[in-house]
Amino acid sequence: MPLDAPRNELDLSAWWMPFTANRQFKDAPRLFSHAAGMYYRTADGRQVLDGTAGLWCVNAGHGRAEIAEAVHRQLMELDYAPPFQMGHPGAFELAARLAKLAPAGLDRVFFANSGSESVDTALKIAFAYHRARGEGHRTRLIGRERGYHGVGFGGVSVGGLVNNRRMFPTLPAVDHLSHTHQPALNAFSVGQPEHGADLADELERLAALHGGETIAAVIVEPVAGSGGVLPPPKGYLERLRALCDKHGTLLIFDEVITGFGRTGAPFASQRLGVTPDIMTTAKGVTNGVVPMGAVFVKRQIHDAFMQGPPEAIEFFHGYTYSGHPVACAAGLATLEIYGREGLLTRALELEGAFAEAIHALRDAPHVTDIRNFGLMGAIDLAPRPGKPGGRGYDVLLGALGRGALVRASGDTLAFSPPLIVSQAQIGELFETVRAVLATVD
Ligand code: PXG
Repeated sequence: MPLDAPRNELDLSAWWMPFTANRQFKDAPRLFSHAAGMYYRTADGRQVLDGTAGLWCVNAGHGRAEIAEAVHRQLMELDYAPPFQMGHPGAFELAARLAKLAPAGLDRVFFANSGSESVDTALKIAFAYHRARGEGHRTRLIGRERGYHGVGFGGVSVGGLVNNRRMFPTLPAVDHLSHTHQPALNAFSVGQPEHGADLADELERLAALHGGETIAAVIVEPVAGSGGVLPPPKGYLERLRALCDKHGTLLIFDEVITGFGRTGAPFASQRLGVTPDIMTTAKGVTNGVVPMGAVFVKRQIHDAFMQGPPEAIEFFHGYTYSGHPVACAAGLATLEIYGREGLLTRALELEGAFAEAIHALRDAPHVTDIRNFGLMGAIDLAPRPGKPGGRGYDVLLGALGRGALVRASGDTLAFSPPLIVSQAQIGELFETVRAVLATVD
């Protein structure tokens, strides 16, 4: 079948698509066939402005030749090397480069292949770390409502999105903080909301309930992404950090979305001035073009594993594709581009224009709240009575029809353009959304 096969020659039945209304999609498929820079091209030849960086991952834009060339070179030179008891230079080189970018002290890197694997790796490191220090009684995890930490059993257990949880058993001994969306107090906040730092004090309540000494780790996204772009209330993360310190609990930041420039610094932790003990990343580490996850760990946590006899394996965990040579080559080429083009701080320069453009939709039909941070934004729409999600889906379709890709999660629209976006394209994106909102009932 040629790459450009017309849609009616494609058999759509075999691929069971993830997080997709399969029957609805296959009745009216939406296929991208090409991408370059800020634009996708559909299978029927229309240009679509990428308002979501793929799925929050293509931070340097599409079709970067340097990454493609590095991947090709790597495949011809060393296509695969086992990461257990063997190695290859690329993984060490990438880890060293990442360690230099990382928040202070988080200079040890464990490779995985996705955000979900990074999260489960981080949770396992937390348990094993405490056990190595004789605190194996720390068996409890704390997540947060509306958190998204991928789809592994660990990530679903600490996650806070009911549709991802209700079908599956979850880990025992997991509790959740309240989410931080308080529209009655903070609607239409530009950047971090004023109210809600006190919500971090729930950790104190949970510590009193369960015993602080039983809590292994608290995991949160510094800016919640999939749950609807919820920037942390001013002072919230600082309080969470202080309470984790008080109770000897590790603080894990899930930076799978916020990592690699999304918030205007390499990591949101740096932008927000709060340093976690472990940080999970994926997506932007390779510009989304080869699957990879990277877990950053404080050196002292890593070093706690490096006790015992030197011939003993310190951590019984890892993946066939941990530090895959091709992913490492893509990662190194991606970091080169980020550095040369200043992309890891560019969101800070664009934040004002992005905020202005998204908040200009405040008076558009159905809009109940707007939030933004760096190059992340969300617009809440009032749901149709009895038909939640219908309005969001119609906006997604309407925007696509007008040449813009937005993300609809229920009735929340999310925006996260590649970090190469121009001010004019930001304007175009939100003008398109405004025009679509005017047509949606
Ligand atoms: N943590 C966070 C914070 C994420 O956003 C994951 C973990 C899992 O990553 P993988 O690579 O296993 O998918 C994510 C993923 C959306 C959306 O619509 C977001 C993600 C994935 C799919 C959809 O917001 N983020």
